[in-house]
Amino acid sequence: MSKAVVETLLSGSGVSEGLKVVGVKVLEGERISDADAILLFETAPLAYAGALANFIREKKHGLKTYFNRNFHIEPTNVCVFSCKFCSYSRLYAKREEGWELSMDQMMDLVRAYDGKPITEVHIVGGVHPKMDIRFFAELLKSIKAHRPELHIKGFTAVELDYMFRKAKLSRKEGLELLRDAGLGSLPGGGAEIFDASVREQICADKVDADGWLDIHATAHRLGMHSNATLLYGHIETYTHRVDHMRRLRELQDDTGGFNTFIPLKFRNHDNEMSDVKESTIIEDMKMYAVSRIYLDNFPHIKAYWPMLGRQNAQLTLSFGVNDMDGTIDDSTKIYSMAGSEEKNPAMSTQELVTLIHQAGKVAVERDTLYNEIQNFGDATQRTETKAFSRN
Ligand code: V47
Ligand code: SF4
Repeated sequence: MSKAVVETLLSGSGVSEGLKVVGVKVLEGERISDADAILLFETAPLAYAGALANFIREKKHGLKTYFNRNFHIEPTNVCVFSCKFCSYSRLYAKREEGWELSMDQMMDLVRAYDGKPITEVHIVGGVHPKMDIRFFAELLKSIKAHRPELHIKGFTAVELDYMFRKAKLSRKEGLELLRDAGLGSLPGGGAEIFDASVREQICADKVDADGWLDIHATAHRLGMHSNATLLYGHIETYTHRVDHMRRLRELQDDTGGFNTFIPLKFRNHDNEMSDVKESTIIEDMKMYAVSRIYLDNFPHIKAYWPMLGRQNAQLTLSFGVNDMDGTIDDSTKIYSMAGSEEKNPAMSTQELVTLIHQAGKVAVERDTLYNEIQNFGDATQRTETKAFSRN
């Protein structure tokens, strides 16, 4: 079906010769070059980029769209770093306005899910100087003692780099310590844009590209999987986006440890980059499509719906995306603070399944490592037929 769409587009006159060459590469399963990716970003009609991305998505996963049942713990929103795009960073000077959860408060959050079919906890937050590696190792051990089967995906490379340096541990030693305490995998945050000149302007003081990549490579070599992100739609160019994805593709060729690539749309509310306009929906869909086409060695492309909004996230499922993250039963605050439509990002499993069905896809619950837990079929098999109309 999607191959026929691509072939029709290739035989038409609305697509340039250069774009047709890229299309043939995609149909033949050949890797596209950096120049091809830039050509797609700069000149491809959205329908063309979408058809190519969808072709790859269906080749890899058919109509399956994955989601998981997870909740977030954000230990603190106080952060020693000063990323200009982040609504957390200003809180370091005004700590009284921020929150710092104690061990007991975090364990209460974990206990609140007792008896519920959650498979993952995602721990991520600001970088607080007093929350060190011993504190987090104790948290991991307590969670595992309470609920051994829960997968803990935790700590961006930014948080880890700070923790390890403070504890005077090598990256390998630090990761081994956390893994032995119960850490299962790393989320993809902190990558932003790898290019040094952009980093200098938007997040000058945190771990650089080489450090981020080295932490993920070290985790992969210790047998842990991780995700990767790219923060787009601010001051970066298409060349910066492709440079970022090239470094990820190269590392993935080497280690194979990445599960998912997650493009993160820059939101401009209440941060030091509020004067930068947000990207259009056309640009958002193109970002998802080109990443699906370029990152041929990444198994999954994820749309993080709390940031995009649920309807836009639903649309990405026709632009290469095959993963919708989780039900996120409690709230994560970093995006609502940054201006996402999702003020209280919680979605029940039924709502998420309906959203996927409405896009014509098959909903599959997965665990963090993409083992299938339950197949909810497509719209013809759904139990609830009422159209989902929130947001
Ligand atoms: O690195 C901060 C981003 C990231 C803003 O791995 C912003 O499964 C947009 O990486 N506009 C952290 N983005 C969150 C993250 C993540 C989220 C969900 C799932 C996974 C995963 C990872 O949030 C930061 C930064 O890039 N961020 N502020 C903002 N104003
Ligand atoms: Fe801190 Fe992360 Fe926000 Fe940067 S993006 S200020 S490291 S919480």
